[in-house]
Order: sequence, then structure tokens, then C-alpha cells
Amino acid sequence: MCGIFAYLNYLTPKSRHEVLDLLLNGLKRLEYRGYDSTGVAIDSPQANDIVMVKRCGKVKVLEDAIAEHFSGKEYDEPVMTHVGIAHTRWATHGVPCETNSHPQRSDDENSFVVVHNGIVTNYKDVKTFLEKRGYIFESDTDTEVIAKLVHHLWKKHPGYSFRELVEQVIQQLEGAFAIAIKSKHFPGECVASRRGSPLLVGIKTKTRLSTDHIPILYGKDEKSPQTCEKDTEAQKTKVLPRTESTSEFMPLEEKEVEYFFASDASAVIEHTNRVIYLEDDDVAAVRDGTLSIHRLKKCLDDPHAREITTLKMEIQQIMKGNYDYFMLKEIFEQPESVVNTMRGRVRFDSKSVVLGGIKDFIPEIKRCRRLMLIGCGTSYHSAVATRQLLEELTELPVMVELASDFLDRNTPIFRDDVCFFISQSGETADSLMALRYCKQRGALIVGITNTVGSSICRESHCGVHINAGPEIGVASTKAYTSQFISLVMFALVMSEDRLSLQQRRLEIIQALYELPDRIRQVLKLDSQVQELAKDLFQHKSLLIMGRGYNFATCLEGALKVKELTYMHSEGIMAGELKHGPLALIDDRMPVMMIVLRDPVYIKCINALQQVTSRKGCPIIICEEGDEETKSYSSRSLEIPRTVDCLQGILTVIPMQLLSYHIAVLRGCDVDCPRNLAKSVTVE
Ligand code: G6Q
Ligand code: GLU
Repeated sequence: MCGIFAYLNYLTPKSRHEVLDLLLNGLKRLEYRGYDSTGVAIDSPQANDIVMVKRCGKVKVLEDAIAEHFSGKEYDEPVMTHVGIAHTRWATHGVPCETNSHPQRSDDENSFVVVHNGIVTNYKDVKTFLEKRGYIFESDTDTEVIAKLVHHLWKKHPGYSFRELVEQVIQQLEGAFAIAIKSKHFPGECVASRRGSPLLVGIKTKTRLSTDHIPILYGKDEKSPQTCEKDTEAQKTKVLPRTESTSEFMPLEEKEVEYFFASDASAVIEHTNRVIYLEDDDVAAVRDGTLSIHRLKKCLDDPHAREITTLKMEIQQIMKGNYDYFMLKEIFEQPESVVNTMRGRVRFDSKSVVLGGIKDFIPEIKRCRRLMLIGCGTSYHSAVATRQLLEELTELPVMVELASDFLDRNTPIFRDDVCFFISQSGETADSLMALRYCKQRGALIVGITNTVGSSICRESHCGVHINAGPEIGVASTKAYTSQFISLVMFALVMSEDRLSLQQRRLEIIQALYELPDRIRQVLKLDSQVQELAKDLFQHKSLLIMGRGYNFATCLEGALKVKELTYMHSEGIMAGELKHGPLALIDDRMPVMMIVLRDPVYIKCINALQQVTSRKGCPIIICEEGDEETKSYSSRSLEIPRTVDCLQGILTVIPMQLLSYHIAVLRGCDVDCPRNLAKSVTVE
């Protein structure tokens, strides 16, 4: 939804300029998550003061403002210990403007400043409570209540530590959040917490870290909370008992250390590969260079410590390289990303497939009543794309569901259902809510994600990492093809012992082997696609038609065109043409049709004829050398032959390229389409 980045250096001298560069760089890495406004807060060179700069627009605008604002030479002097927090926003409450940008503050003196990702659903109640106590709100955000509530509690409980204050605050908040807070009353300290939105802590030390775990410190039993002042129509704030360490482990104490709080790993990887993924309701606090993680209550199976994970990602993976845009890089990475998805799983010599993450659950899955595939946007399309093969190879009923609609319907779920949650980010709120809904009803939860350590990953019983590598462009491309392959691999695993399906399996495994080369061939169509884009970019609409294994490409292609080019586009099931969409066809309406030599070929030719006989001039995607199909139109793209169920991978790539080129020609921001964000952590 948005990007949080905070940086704390302890006994590692850094000038404020260096700190600001670090913060800006962190924001640039996170900008894909949200980008309507930005802001930073650092310690002022004047003792005991915090300065903030906020701007409407992208990080570049903030960068220019910072260059102007912090020009004095006092900003070049090294500071031994310092805390800076930064934010790139994707507005949910209040229009994008400077006042609504984060950090949000507690008062005119910037006593407490907070950056927040998510939505505080009960902010109105908290606001009323605080207004009655004299607080004057300056923004329209829900976030501002957090800053002011910490301030209120700080005044009320002067003896409380910063961490204790934040613990009290999060007890009062409903909804989803990840927050990082800084205070002029607690210099050198930073406190962060999350519930529903992602947050991790990166740790950088000069020498090897002294531990692999950070203990979790649990609060005392919360049996008799002291109830503080109540407000009739407002929030019931109860002050919970203060926590104390109950662990035999020691918190992380390093002499010279730097900490990074970030919404995702791409923002910290250039500094450190040692991170801790925070869990819901963790409160991570750094004080005197020491990191500790606290929780208020201990449940039976809660762990004693949070593991320090070593990130496997490389910095080059999140750089654009020679490409103009991340999206283009990611499209061209597909010959490699599909190999990474299959690596160690598809054994081409023995023609077998093993999915380590779900291996132990296969017997249970085979006994299930039905498979449900749930996701949003592109991830949902990968389910549409593979449904037919799953039905064929598992011989189970397969339902595909949009997470939002699934929840709206209160869909009945049974203990013997197996529910797949497909999500690139692993953080999409709709998918996560649907996951929890199914889990509560006893279904087996399988996560198909690209982001290790994401919420969907952690909350699934088992799963498959699609291993496509970080996807930065907001429009999903390589994650789609890798999700597709992950589901194909699952179908292959499920049919391993079906004698009657062996021939089919071998055919698919062989096609998977050849797939990277086939993708390379399709990518060579790029200049042809660019020419087509020149024909299309001034039009208002583009219809994309197909059926069978290629229907998902129509939906996904239309989504790409919409989100990147802001043109209207619609994926149409060719079988539905005569039930309505045919009325749109004339000699001016741009149409693309996918007509491949598969079991629905004749039906597709019928649709093609229906279009051409209404003077439509479709651009045809057909198989290499298929002169007969090509003869229906003057414009076509020829793609190599592959097994029917994998065609969708090859047909979607021209659509990805087409939407990219149209977007460039229309002057749209390819990596950051308007109104969209990479990770949608609100419902
Ligand atoms: C498509 C978008 C979007 C995305 C959904 C689901 O180009 O990226 O449609 O697929 O928002 O996101 P997750 O896959 O991260 O759950
Ligand atoms: N709800 C907050 C706001 O609108 C945070 C949005 C975000 O996650 O960027 O300011």
C-alpha cells in the first residue's frame, strides 16, 4: 500500500546528509508500493528538535525539496546516533497533499512523529476521544490519531518508556497498520509495530552478528487492566499493565549497529541481508542500540524468539540494469524466471515433479472435496489460466474465485476443501482475509507466493514459492508466468500415479523443458509488437478475444492494457461473442484474437469469421507458419507451438509487450501507473 522506511545508526557516525540520502534511497526502492506523496523526519541540528519535510508527488519531488531545505553545513557534521523515518504514501484517508503526507505529528513541536501503512478503522472514535482532550487535528488522515494518542499517553504516564507507550497505543487501534515512530522525548530510539501490514527490521553490524534470534519479551498476565478515563461515545482506553522481560535470552546488543525498518526487503538489501520479519502485534524497539521485540500476551504455541533471516536476494535483482523500466526488465527476465520456478522441482531426466513445500500434504489434498483457487487481479488470472488443466489432471472440482467477491458472498467452506491463495506480494488484504476465513473453517491452506516471509506465506499450512525474483513494476508480468507454472507443476504432482494420464504428463514435462526457449522466441517479436502499438495507441479501446486455454490471456492482456495505458480494454470469451460483444464490432474497433491450433481452433475460426464479416480487422495471434489462419487478417503475430495447456504463457507475453509499448507511446509512467500500488494491503 505504501512504503515505510526508517533508519537508526548507533555509534556509527553518519552526517544528516548521509542519513537523508539513505532515507531517500529507501523510499525510491519502495516507491512502487505507493507514490502520491512522501515525507521524512530527522533530528534537527538544533538540540532536541525534529525537522520534517513533506511533499505531494513522487520521491524525486521530495529529493529536490530536501536539497533546498537542508543545505547548511551543520548537516555535514557526523552524528553518532540518529533516527530518521520516511514514507511514501498511497492515500486512503484524505487527498494527497503536504498536510496529509506522513510523517504525521502529535503537536506543533513534533514531539512524536509517525509513518503508517494501512488503515486505522476506528480512527473516528479515537479522534473524538482526543479532541475532547484538547487535541486539534490538522490532517484528514487516520494516521494522525496514532501520533496524538502516543502524546496523550506520554503526558498521562510520564514514567513510561517509549516502547510501553506504543504498546498502549496499538491496543487501542483497530484495522491494519505498520508503523514506525520517532520522538524528540526519546532521542536515539525508534519503535515500530505491525498488524496486517508488512514490516521488517534489517540489522547491519561491522562484525558477524552475535546471534541468530531475537528473544520475544512477553508482558505480564493481563488479568486486571486498570481502566483509565472513559469517554462515553468515544474510545474506551484501557491502560494495560506494563511489560517486563520474561525471557532467558538477551535482546540484541551490538556495539556499533545500524537498523532499518522497511515495508519490504528490497529497501534494505543493499545495506544488509540480515532481517527479522515482524509478526502481527510485535513491538520492535531500539534503545541504546539494543533491539528488543515485545508482545503483550503469550499464547500457548507462541515462539520464544524471532529468527534473523538471511535474505537470498541480490542487489542486482532489484536494479533496472539496461532497461528503461522495471516492467520491461521483468518481461525479458521470463526465460530465466520460469527456470527458477521449476528449479529443483521438475526433474527432466526422470520426468518427475516434486514440490517440497507441499509434498507431505499431497495425500490429504488428494482426499479433498474440491480445490479452490483464490486471488486478485493478475494472480486470479493465473488461476483461470490453469483451471482446465487442474480439472483434467486432478479429476477434482476446481473453483476459481476473486478474493473480494468470495468474501462478499460468505462462500460456504468445508473442512475437506483445499484452498490455494495465489499472491505475488503475499500481502494483498483481500486474499489474506479470504485465507483467514477459510482457515477458520478448517480448510487446508496452500500459499502460492513470490515473497518469502510474507503474511500469506506465514499463515498457510504449506505452499509453493514461485521464485520469480523481486517484481518491482506495479504491473505483474513474470510473477504471472511463474504462478502459472507453479499451478501446472501442482497438477503434475497430483497426477503422478494415474496411469491413464502418463502420456499427457510426459508431453507437458517436455513442453516445460522447451519453454524457456519458446519464451525467448516470443520475446523476439518485440519490434513487431512495437509497430502494432503505433497503430493502436491513439485508439480509445481494445478488445481481446479468445477461448479455452487462452481465455485467461484475454483477461490478463486487457488488465495490462487498462492499468498501464488507461485505455479501455476488455477480455472477451470468444464463445460469448454472439451473446452481446459482437455489437461492438465495426471497421474502427481495434480487436485482437488468439487463434491457436488446439481443441477449440474451429470455434475460434468461427468467431474470427463473425468479426471479419462485420468489417472487423483483428490482429491475430496464431501459431508459427499457420498460413491459413493468418490469411484472415493483414496483421498477425506468430508464436511458437507448445502443448495446449502452456500456450497461455506464450500468448500473454505479446500482450505484456503491447501494453508496455502503448503506455510508452501515450507517455504513461510504466512502472507506477496512476492510482495503483504494488501491494494492496487494504480491502
Ligand atoms: C496486476 C497487478 C494486480 C495484482 C493484484 C494482486 O498487474 O499487479 O492485479 O495482481 O493486486 O496482487 P498480489 O498478487 O500481490 O496478491
Ligand atoms: N491511511 C493512511 C493515509 O491515508 C496511510 C495510507 C498508506 O498506507 O499509505 O494516510
